[in-house]
Amino acid sequence: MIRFTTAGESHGESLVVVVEGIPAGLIIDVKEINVELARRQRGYGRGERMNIETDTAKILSGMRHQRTIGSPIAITIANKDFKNWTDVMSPSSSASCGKALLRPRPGHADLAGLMKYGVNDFRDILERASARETASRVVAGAICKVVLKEFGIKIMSYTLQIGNIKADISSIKENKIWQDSEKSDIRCPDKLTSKKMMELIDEARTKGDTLGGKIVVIAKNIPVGLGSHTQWDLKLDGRLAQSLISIQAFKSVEFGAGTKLAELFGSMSHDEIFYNKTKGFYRKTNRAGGIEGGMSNGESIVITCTMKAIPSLVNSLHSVNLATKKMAKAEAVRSDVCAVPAAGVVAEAAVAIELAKALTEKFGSDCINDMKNNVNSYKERLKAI
Ligand code: EPS
Repeated sequence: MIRFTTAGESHGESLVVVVEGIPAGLIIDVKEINVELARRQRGYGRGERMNIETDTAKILSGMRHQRTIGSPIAITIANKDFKNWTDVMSPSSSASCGKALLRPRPGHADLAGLMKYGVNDFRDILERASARETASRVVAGAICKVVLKEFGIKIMSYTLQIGNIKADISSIKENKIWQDSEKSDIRCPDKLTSKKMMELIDEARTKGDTLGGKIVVIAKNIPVGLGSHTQWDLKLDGRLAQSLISIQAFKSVEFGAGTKLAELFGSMSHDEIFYNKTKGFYRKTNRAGGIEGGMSNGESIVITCTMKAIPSLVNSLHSVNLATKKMAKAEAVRSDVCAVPAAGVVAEAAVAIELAKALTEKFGSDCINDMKNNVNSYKERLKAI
């Protein structure tokens, strides 16, 4: 079974990720992981921290000569910024140093975390709550993308909305959507809207404010039958939703037509089934977003995610000083103005991890060649239906 865990504080020495259950015999070039890390660092609206870091994966275990060997893959990503935080973030020195953070940011983990864990300085909370943790998830996702690529499965994303500016992609061909969003600073394929989105980010920056938005993730070439209808926690949509909604600042996850389905009659809500000899069973619409009854139905999986505006504002919101209990402005902590473009890359990773998990559950995960044989015989069986 594929599973992974992450460790590491935002300004600690290093981020850590351990990924288990990756089949043996898979060739992974560390460059492929680093490409994903670089994609996560990009994007109009990112803050100062991204100028300091060049996130790079260091593989410590689970591979020999670029080949997976079936054992846990441990990877670290060094925090270059740690050199500026060695005293504040020292895990071993007993001397306490640095000013305690006592004015919690509304919308962040600061206050609930401080109360729950009984700490006196919410730096103990924010260091782990920080979206820097998503670099570890991108590493796990990059490894899972390599697994999926062996089976022709591809995952992509683009920025749909920043603040109230929404892209119109209806006239853009599918291939162009991916090419142009990769070229765009804001990861949006609609050029005119991209410009407006960037202007809005500039406006937010000038005001000391932040912005959220929406991203779309699409996974293509998915075999029928990943996930299962037989138990609540096996349903693919439920599992994808958990993986995505746990991304920092994500507030909603919609499959296919999503919340729009509330407005529609049943006759307009579903995807009618067709058949021809070359395609087999297929649909002309994809309102379900590629999942029915908790199982992939062979169509592309399409997910729209909403990210709220980042809760670290330069022009900070009202809060309370925990020492005096008097009203105070929240701590103004260095942050991004808008991380929606980067969030698309993180969402791709979250989707890749769940799809690779579901794929290995169905087809085995010890040896990549056994998996391929299992997929081929499954496809043969489906052809006979
Ligand atoms: C981030 C690293 C963080 C933030 C941001 C994303 O670095 P620092 O706190 O040193 O500036 O820039 O984190 C947040 C938005 C947040 O709310 O924690 C990263 O690597 O993506």
